[in-house]
This record gives sequence, structure tokens and C-alpha cells, in this order.
Amino acid sequence: MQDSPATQTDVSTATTDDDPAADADRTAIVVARDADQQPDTTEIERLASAAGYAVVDAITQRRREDGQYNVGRGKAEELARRVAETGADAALFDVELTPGQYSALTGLLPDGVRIIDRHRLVLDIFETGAGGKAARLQVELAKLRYELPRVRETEERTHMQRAAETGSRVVDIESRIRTVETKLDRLADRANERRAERREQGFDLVAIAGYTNAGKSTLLHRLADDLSVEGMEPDHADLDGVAEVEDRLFKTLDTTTRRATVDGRRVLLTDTVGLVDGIPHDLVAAFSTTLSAVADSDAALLVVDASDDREGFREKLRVSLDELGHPRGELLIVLNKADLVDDGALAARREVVEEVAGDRVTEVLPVSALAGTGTDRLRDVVGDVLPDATAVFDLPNTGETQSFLAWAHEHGRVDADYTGNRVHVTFSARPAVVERARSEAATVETDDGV
Ligand SMILES: Nc1nc2c(ncn2[C@@H]2O[C@H](COP(=O)(O)OP(=O)(O)OP(=O)(O)O)[C@@H](O)[C@H]2O)c(=O)[nH]1
Ligand SMILES: [Mg+2]
Repeated sequence: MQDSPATQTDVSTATTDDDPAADADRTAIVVARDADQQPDTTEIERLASAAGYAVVDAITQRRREDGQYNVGRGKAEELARRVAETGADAALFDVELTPGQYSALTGLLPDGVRIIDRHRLVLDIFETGAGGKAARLQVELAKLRYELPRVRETEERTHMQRAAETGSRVVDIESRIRTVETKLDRLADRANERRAERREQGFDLVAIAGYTNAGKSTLLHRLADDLSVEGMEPDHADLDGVAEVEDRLFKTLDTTTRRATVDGRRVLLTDTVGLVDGIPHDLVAAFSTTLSAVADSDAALLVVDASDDREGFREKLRVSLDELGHPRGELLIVLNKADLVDDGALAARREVVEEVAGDRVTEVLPVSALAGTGTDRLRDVVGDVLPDATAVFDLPNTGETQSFLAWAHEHGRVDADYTGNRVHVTFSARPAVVERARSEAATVETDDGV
């Protein structure tokens, strides 16, 4: 699917003045507000650094939301002073700002200072890093959806003077949203078709999902076979064979598929984009390749960082389960980074899983993806939960049976016993593949009977 020149106009860039890739040594002040507790700025600071900002100050407030500035007026004024004193390039808010708050803050802070909320910050990270076609379109769609109400707000405020100009921007954004949605739908259809083809070929599909930095890519490396298949998933292929690992939020920005062998079965493992708290649902939905890879898998591994403190662990697990919805396959919880915690802490994390996830989860497995401990057990359990069927055939030892056996070896697991001029075959694979084997074998038998 090629972009036609007519749909090439990227209105999203026309509505923003900041380019996250432009200067790496940008400085920012982070602002966090929480109604119930003293805000923790760890995650917003890590997001800031992933987006290329050096954090020079943090302003926190325990308070309910203020309609005008989100934080209270006094805090907003303090922020304006600190920005002026430090010369910070941006104020990063660890909340979602309404379009009204955004424009009120613009009026209060020194000119040229970027005001960026949590959503926008995550989008900036993705915009800089997303490489694949679907990922780029998804980021664009998320940005357009984010910007639409803000441009509308501006249109309403400046209605008298600039109605024509801003009005056309709203129309541009809306039309681009429809175009991008259509393209993404087509890509999603193709991804669906590809998954169906892979299943017909006898592959089991396993997805690795979880909060950002939980260790998903490390686990992919641990479980994957050394070599990936040629021509696999051309749009998302891990062509250089690396899903990069780093102690940084949102290291992986495209889904990556690798081959693995589990219990003698041929599995396609898909590493997905990390999840994060505080992103609204329609925005999460824009990252549809991640969500559909998980929703449509035969088994999903939800990786959680067991070395997070109990409350952090609970929160990230809750967010992950929430955003993933109900995958069609079995859901296994991987308590990763088990090397960093003692048995007592692991037991406590298990309890949290029980409380938060309850009967949605098939099994909870402590693993260290880094050290490789617990992965044998994980493989066993994955092997057990994948859909499986077995059929037994007694066939004449003919050329046709040999072709059937060649097909069977490519699509599942085969055990063949030769006695006299007969072959006794036990064939195990996905149920639909076993059904096909039955009809193929029936023709072999019938031909012999003639
Ligand atoms: N100690 C320890 N560290 C781990 C383990 N697994 C992963 N890590 C570290 O955790 C950090 C994040 O690992 P990644 O595999 O990049 O995590 P991810 O979930 O793919 O992260 P994103 O792609 O950013 O969402 C890296 O520094 C890893 O080395 C583990 O079992 N034990
Ligand atoms: Mg990763």
C-alpha cells in the first residue's frame, strides 16, 4: 500500500512547534500533582530522559485538580518563576492537561517554553523512535487525536479573527485521521491474514506483553531460536535479528517476531511495545499492532518486574491487564527479574497477582530472563497451554504416504513406526492442522484401497 501524494500532507507537524529529535540536551522541569498522596516523580523523570530531556527541577503538589492550571495557581506561578530562573526548555506535567489548562499555562509561562503533558511526552518518545510502517501510522494517529480537541479549543478562542484559518486546520486534521485509520485498518487486515497463514502452517503464536522496562525483549532473546525465518512478517520482521534491550523506558517501539521451539513445537514469539500508565484508552487503542498481537495469540506472557515494590508492582500489573483486555489464549504471568528478589518478596508478588488478576491467569512463573533461570519451567507451561490435538493413522508405505509424512513434519510433530508394508503414524499439532491431516490421510488410504 503506497501513500498517494494527495494524502501525504502531514497536518500533525503543522500544529506543533517542537521537534523531539532536534536537540538532545534540552532541559525540563517536571511537575507532578496527586490528590491522595505526595506525588512520586520517578516515572515522569524516566519518561523525560527517554524523550531526551535533562530534568533540572521537580515541582510537586498534593492537591485536587485545579480547573484553570491543573496545579493550584500558586504552584503554577512558582513553576513560571522556576522556568525563568533555570532557563528550562519545557515543563513536563505528569498528568493529562485539558486543552483549557494547556492554553492557560501557555499564557502564564515564559514565551517559547514547551508545555507537555504525559500523553504528549509518550507520543514524542514514540515519534522519535518508531520505525515500522504500522508504528509510524499509529503514532501519527495518536498525535492527531491528541491535537484535534486542542486545535478546536484554539479555534473557539480565536473564532472572530481567525475562523477561516483554524477552521480549515480542524478539517485537515479530521480528514487525515480518516485516511490514517483506513491505512491502519488495511495493515491490521493483512496482519490478521498473516496470522491465519502462520497458523495453517502449524505455527503457534505466543505474545510477550507487559509494562515498559519489565524485561520483554530480554525474555524474547532468552526464548527465541538463534535464527529467524526468512521472509517472516515482512512489515514487522526483526531483520537484523535484534530486539534491543536497555534499561530505558520504551526501548522497543515496534513489534518484533522471532521463531522459537517449545516442547518440539514451532512457535512464533512476538515482542510487543511496552504499556504505560496514564494513557487514555483511545490512545492505547491506536497502538493496535501490540494489542492485536496479544489479543489474537494462542498464549500471552504478561511480563511483570518482580523487583518493583509491592505497590508499584500492583499498579503496573493492573494497568497492563486493563490495557490488554481479554486475550483469546491463556494468560501466563511471568514474574521477571526474580534474581533481584528473595523468596519472601516473590511470594508477596504472587499474592498481589492473585488479588489483582484472580482467575484470568492460568499460571504465575518466576523467571530471570537475564540469568536464564525459570525459563525451562516457563517453556513447559507454554507447551502445555498451547492448543493441541493428536491423531493416529495406519497407512500403506507408499510414495504418497511419504509425501504426507513430509507435509506432516512441516506442520506438527510426527512419530512414524514402520511394520512390513504399513506405517503407523502419530501426528500432533494445532487442532485445525490435525483436522487437515485427517482428510489428507483419508485420501492416501482410499488411494491404496483401489
Ligand atoms: N536483574 C535483571 N534485569 C533484567 C532482567 N530482565 C531484564 N532486565 C533488565 O531490565 C532492563 C529492561 O529490559 P528490556 O528487555 O529492554 O525490557 P522491555 O520490557 O523490553 O522494555 P521496553 O522495550 O522499554 O518496553 C534491561 O536493563 C535489562 O537488562 C532480569 O531477569 N533480571
Ligand atoms: Mg523491549
